[in-house]
Amino acid sequence: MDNGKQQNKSTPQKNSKDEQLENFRSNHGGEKLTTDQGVRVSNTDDSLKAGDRGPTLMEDFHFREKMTHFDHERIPERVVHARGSAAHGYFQVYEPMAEFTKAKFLQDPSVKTPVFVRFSNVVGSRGSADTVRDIRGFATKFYTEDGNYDLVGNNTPVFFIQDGMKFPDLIHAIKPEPDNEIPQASSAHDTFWDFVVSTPETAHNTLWLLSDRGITRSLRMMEGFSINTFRLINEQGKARFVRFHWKPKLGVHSLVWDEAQKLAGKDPDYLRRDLWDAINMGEYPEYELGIQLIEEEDEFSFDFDILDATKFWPEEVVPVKIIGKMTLNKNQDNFFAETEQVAFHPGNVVAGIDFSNDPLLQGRLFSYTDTQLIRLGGPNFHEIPINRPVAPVNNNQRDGYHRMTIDQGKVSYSPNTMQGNSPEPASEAENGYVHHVEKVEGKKIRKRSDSFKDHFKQTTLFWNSMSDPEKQHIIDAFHFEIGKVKDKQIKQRVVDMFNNVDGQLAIQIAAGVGVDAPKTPGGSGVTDTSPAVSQVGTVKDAGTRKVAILAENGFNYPEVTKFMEGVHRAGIHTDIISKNLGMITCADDQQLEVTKTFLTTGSIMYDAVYVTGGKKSVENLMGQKDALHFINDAFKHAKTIGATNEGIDLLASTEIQGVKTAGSDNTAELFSDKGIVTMRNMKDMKSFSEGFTNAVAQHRHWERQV
Ligand code: HDE
Repeated sequence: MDNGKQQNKSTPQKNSKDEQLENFRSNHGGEKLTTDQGVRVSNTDDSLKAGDRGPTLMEDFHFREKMTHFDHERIPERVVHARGSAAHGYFQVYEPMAEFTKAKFLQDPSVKTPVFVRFSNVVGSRGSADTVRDIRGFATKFYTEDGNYDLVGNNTPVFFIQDGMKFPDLIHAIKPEPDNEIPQASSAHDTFWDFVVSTPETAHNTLWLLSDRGITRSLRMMEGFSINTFRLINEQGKARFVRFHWKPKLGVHSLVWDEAQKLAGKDPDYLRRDLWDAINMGEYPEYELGIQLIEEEDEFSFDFDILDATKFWPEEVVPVKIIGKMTLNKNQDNFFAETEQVAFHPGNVVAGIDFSNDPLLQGRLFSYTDTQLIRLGGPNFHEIPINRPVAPVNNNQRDGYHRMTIDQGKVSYSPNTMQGNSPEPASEAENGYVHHVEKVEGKKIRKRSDSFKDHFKQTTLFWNSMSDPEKQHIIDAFHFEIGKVKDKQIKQRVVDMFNNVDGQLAIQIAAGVGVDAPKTPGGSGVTDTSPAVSQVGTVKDAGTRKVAILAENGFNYPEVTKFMEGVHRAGIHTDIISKNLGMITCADDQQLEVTKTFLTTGSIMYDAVYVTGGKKSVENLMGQKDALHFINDAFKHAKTIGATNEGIDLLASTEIQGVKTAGSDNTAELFSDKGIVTMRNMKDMKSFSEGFTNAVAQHRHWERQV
């Protein structure tokens, strides 16, 4: 990838977390090979044998050790969110938040709090493809001076269920079916939809899953939400309910389904690679942290329960206050040591942040440590470098598997006199964590609150807020998912269930899946919208986007170089795509290096395509089915397609036929309509590049329709 824009390649500044990790890093470069005991090894290719054709000997300690370590080098993958990618960075608050919270890392704008963020898919196994339809995890560990704070969220503001008790059922239903372990990383199967239709509270999150949010374009272009309700507590002990948001500076953008499926085959690591490459190129992903606050006295002022995780707090009703920014500026050194071993827990809070009685959150508070105990093999996983706080750790917890600390002395109990009662509890004034005092009373009862019983009103609000293309994508997603369900009764029940959300939605679902439309079109009666949940109004920026330039021998050199100069200025990356790797030569012998071929890439891996002029180049491309397919796919996926001079003729040989590709006089003027940008003139390549860049910034041109 080539980009003329000046890159921010400065080495990330050292912070105390980085210095701490430094003590554990080793690249072993220039060293002699040793055993785990530090004994130098003279041969690591042949086992020790009785005769050169004889059996291997037990006493071959190097063989035994190498093999034993290998046999044990896997740990259980996460039971959910197994597939993930992560990065280091830092967080800075914009202004002191003392009015709302005493959390120290939210006070001083000059303080850079180190963070480690792990993005993940929920359903698939560790090796599953990145671009499948799924909810995405967005987990952030803040290494604050007061200890670790974990904000463990998802990319939708609502969840499938209301009570932690149902989580194992949900996950069993959505994971591959247990008899044949099919399908991998997909909700498009009977058990998931059986659970959905039997559990109406799933309606809302299911609609988000089937929306464009379920197929993100990039982890850099994805929102994050705490979903659960927490509390912020200030120095005076005043508490407010809070929900957290991460808002990506690049806006929220998605793939289209056909593209997502093809990417799963052509580049299963698409999202992971995108994040890794961006950070390596110095294009550091940035996300602003937002908070929604509700005063305790307003707890019951809404037409939904603010503790219900299947509801979002509409931004138009409870505004999001932007309070700081996170920048991801360093890739992990080692996937296993960092990304696989990092252990998040929504129960890791610091003074100033507290829990609410959200029953889903309460369930989570038990599960995460429990899961780490088996995954990371014992109670000392907080000592693994990536999990270590930068704040000092002092307590009487002792021993257990893989204990690293050498605890000195005789005292491991409290109170004690032998060590002056240390380590001793800190007072609130010394920032000892004091749980928010809340009066709780009630009968011991296994029951869901009546205020949690409406499952459709907000689902309708979400549906109403979608633009027409977004609605169409949801209907298409239903047709795909329910089209894969075998049980006809379940299909029918899906239609009946979503008839509670919107009659037209139900009718359209039914039309594609071979079951009856509802007898009476229904709905929940909600007519409002929440524009913030649609992606239509999101940030439009061409920066960091990727453009494929199609060219062959005989291409027009000045044209393509001027194009590249123009788009690189806007922060766009370009690749030259041709039949073969190597150099291609233009009419007057200047050359360009081909970066990818039609075999090694596809337009699914780019945000836009540009066909440069040059008679011979275009004639050559015209004869290549792969080149035409490249453009056809980009067209189908609503991407920007640009062409200059003879390049425009290539468009006429594709499925773009029938769509206008040039101005009426077919002359020099820049033409730009529905994401097709052309110009039959080289004099003003600058204005062509600008027109092209503007079209790329739109992300997709749905008016062309997929
Ligand atoms: Fe999780 N979740 N979860 N979850 N979750 C896990 O913990 C669980 C929920 C989320 O990158 C597990 O360490 C229960 C909501 C993320 O390592 C496990 C319930 C949200 C990650 C677990 C929920 C999440 C996890 C598996 C219902 C969004 C990946 C491995 C009460 C707010 C973190 C692990 C990472 C991981 C339990 C619901 C987000 C099994 C019981 C809601 C991002 O403990």
